Amino acid sequence: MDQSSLYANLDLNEEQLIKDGNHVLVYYKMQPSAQHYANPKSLKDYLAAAAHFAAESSTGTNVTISTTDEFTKSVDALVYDVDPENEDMHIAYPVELFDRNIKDGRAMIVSFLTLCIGNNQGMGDIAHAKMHDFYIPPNFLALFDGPSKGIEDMWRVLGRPNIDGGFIVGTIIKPKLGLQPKPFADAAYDFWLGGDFIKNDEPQGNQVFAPMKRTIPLVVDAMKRAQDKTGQAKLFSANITADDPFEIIARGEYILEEFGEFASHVAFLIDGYVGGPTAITTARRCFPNQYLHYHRAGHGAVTSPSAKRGYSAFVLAKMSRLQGASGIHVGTMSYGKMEGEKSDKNMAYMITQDEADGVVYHQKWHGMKPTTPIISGGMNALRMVGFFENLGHSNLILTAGGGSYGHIDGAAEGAKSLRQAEQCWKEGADVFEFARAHKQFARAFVSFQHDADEIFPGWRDELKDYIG
Ligand code: CAP
Ligand code: MG
Repeated sequence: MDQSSLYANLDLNEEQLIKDGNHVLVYYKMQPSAQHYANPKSLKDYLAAAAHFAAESSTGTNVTISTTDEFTKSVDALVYDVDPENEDMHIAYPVELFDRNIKDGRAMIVSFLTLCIGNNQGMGDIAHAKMHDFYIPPNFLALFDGPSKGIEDMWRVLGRPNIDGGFIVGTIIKPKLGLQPKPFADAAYDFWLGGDFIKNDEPQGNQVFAPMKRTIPLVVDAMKRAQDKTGQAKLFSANITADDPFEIIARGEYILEEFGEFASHVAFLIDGYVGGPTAITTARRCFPNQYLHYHRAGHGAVTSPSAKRGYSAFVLAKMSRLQGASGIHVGTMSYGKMEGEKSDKNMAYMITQDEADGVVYHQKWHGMKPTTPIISGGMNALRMVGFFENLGHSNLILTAGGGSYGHIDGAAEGAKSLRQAEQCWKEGADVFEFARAHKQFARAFVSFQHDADEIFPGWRDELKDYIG
């Protein structure tokens, strides 16, 4: 049944829709199913598929129903622009469609997902559809929590300026799993002698071989000893992810109690993709004084460029700022081990600036706190130089596991090599000249020889007297 007369209006003007501020606008790549539409690239068939998509994403179904009335028509989602050749589809969703809390009337990402990327992901007449950008109008934006803490709160603990406080050198306790409490805490202490920030790896929590209530006290002791030894504050991002919100709360309360006077040195890690919006918002609302670290493990199932359904990593990052993530992993923009492109830097700009251009929409954040880009995934000192050149700044958190614990001289030296990589970029120094004057950075060439050969060919001759 062609519902384009009901759920499409190509006369709608995007500029006017933005000016009026009554709609969430969403841009998808959508391909109609060739089994259902004789000519999916024709405007008629493409619009019919898009209209059905909009119906199922708002007020309709696959047939007309007797209960539709004038008001229900007023909250129909409307297709307002299509380009069948490029499979571009733009839909305007009336803000009234989205669910609100009964507690405080505020908005929720779960409703945005249920409608805009819900049943429409499994429709028989749609081959696939993927969200690549969305626009939130000011009146609706104001209903999202947004971040309560940001990188400036980390810089404050580290004793740095709260503007341009710079590069936070971090790691992830590796191996990913298997360390028992004492070796875990020893690994933390070793890194903290050179680095600033340690996170649990995304699956680390309360495993039977490392009960949280035995591990955390040892981590607190390691932090205190490392702070005393270095004279510098240290940070720990503790994973409190769980299915049960009450477990999340119990973990957070326990950890803060154990860290006591150093509770401000603790961030809370939530695996936000697998944990879902409830896990993120539980942490955001129950622990507003803690930096909320959004790990996105699993996101690749929908965000990977190879995935034609779901939504992009850019959309995930933008949603996380609305939800109140203080920081989110944004990938390594092609410099690390995970999928990514140099152009992914647009994610970092979208979540940190007060307004930025998205894939298709310019978004103003009207003062909503920024979300820190967290860089992770196969990074080491050698890869970081090019990374900074591409991004153009270093106001971010790096968590390099292999890049620290894989350094030939140990984690503290690995941390120092990462900090030196940022210095090398900042000074615009010749890499080999810089390496000759900075031992830990030079030893990163020996530690990561495959990368050194690929990124800095000739390093063996250039540094032969400096890498012993
Ligand atoms: C990195 C990491 C990160 C992923 C996350 C890992 O370890 O801890 O979780 O990189 O990817 O488990 O692989 P290494 P992303 O530093 O040792 O590679 O940040 O893209 O979500
Ligand atoms: Mg990890």
